[in-house]
Amino acid sequence: MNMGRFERDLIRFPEAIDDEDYVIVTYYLETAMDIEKAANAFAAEQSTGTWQRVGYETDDLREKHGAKVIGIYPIPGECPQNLPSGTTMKEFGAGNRCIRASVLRLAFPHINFGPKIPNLLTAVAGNLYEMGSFTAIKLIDIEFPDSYLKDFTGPRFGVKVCRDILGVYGRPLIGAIIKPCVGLSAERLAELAYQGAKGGLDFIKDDELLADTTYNSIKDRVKHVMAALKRADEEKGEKTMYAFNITDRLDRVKELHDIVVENGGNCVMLNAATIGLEAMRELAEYTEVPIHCHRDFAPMWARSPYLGISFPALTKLFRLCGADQIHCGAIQGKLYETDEEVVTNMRACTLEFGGIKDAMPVSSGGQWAGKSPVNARKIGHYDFLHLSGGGIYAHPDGAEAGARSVRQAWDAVLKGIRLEDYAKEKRELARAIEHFGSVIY
Ligand code: CAP
Repeated sequence: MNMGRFERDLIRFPEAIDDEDYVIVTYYLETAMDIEKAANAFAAEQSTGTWQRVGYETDDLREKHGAKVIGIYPIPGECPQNLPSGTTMKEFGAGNRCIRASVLRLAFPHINFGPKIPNLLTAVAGNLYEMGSFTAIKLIDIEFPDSYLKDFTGPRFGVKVCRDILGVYGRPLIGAIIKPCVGLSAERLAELAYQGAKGGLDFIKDDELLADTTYNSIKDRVKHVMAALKRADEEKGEKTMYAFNITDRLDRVKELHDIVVENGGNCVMLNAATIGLEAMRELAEYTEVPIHCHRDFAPMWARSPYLGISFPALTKLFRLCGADQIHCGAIQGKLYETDEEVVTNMRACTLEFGGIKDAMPVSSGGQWAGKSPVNARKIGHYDFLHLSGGGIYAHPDGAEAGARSVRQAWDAVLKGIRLEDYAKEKRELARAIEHFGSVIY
C-alpha cells in the first residue's frame, strides 16, 4: 500500500474533542464513493446511525455518542477493486467510477462500549467490514486514552520480571519450540526438553499444535518436564522457563493454569487469536506465571493489505490483554513479513502505553544459530526472545548440540566475532553452519 504523498493531500478536520473520551482508530480504506461521504457514513454506521437518518437520532445523542471523523488523507491514484462487492458493482457499475484509497482517522466515544474487548472490536471493526461500498478496509492503529487503559492489567510480569525469573540480562533470551510438534509422550517430550535445557536454553515451549491431549496431558507433561528441567538446571547452573500451552475450552483455562502452577510450572502459553483476546485478559488477571502469546490464526486477519487489522495494532491488543511475551514474526525467517514489519510489530510490545508494562517481543519461525547476527542488527537491542524449533531440534548432533550452537552464536554476536571464526573453536556452531547453511549478517 503506497501512502507516499498523503500528508500533502490532507483534508483537515477540527479536532474539537476531549481526547480522554475517545478511542482513536486509523484505517486504510478503498472506495468508489466520495471519500468525505464515505467517512461520515462509516462513522455513523459504527456508532449512532445506519443507512438512513432515523428521526429519533437527535443532535444531542449524535454529539455525545456519534463517532467523529477527525482526519481524511486521500492517497493519489486509482486502485483496482481489491475485495469482491456486489453492491459496488450495482451502485457504480464496473469501471464507471474509479476506486480511490484514503487513510481515515475516526474518534469513537468509549462510553459506547466500555473497557471490554469484544464490545470495542464490534465498534471499531464490526459491520463496517461488510459494507459493500468499501472494497478494502484495514484497521491500521488504535490509540487509547489513559482513562480507557486504566481498566486493563496488561502484562503482569513483562520483560523485567521474565528476565529476573531467569537471571539473564544483557542478551536475548534464547529458546526453543519442541519438535516434533505433536505425537510425543510426556516422558519423551520431557527428555527432549532436558536436552535443550542442558545445552543452555533459557526458555522452551510447547508447539502451538500441542495442548492438553489424551496421549500427553498437561498434568503429565508438567510433572515430567519440570522434573527434567530441575535436573538440567542443577547440572548447568542456570534456569529454564517452560511455556505449557493451556489453550482449551474457556472453562478449562484456569484449571489448567492451576495444574501448571501446582506442579511447579513457571510459564503458560495461549494461542491468543484462537481462544480470544478477552480469554487472555481474564487469564492475565488471574495468572501466577508469565503468559506466552502465540499468534497462529491471527495472520488470517492481518496478512492481507486490503482486509483485517495490522499486526502492530493486534500486538498492542495482545499486550493490552496481558501477554508477557508476544510472537512478532521472524527476522529473515520463514514467515511472510518483511524484517521492517517484524521490527514494527516488536516496537508495539514496548512503546509508551499508559501504565501498561512492556511485553517481551519474540522472533520465531525458521530460526537457527546463523540468524543471530541479523536478528541483532535489525532489531537493534537485546530485549527479545529468540526462538528456534527445527533450528535446534534438527541439529545433526541432537537437541543439546542445537541449543549450544545458538548460545555460541549469541556469544559471538556479543563479542563482535564473525560466527564462522567463532565456529573454528565451537564444534556445535560449526556443525550447525555445515547443516543449516550460510550465516546471515
Ligand atoms: C516455529 C513454529 C512457530 C512459528 C510461527 C512453527 O518453528 O513453532 O509456530 O514461529 O509463530 O511451528 O512454525 P521453527 P507465529 O522454528 O521450526 O520454524 O504463528 O506466532 O508467528
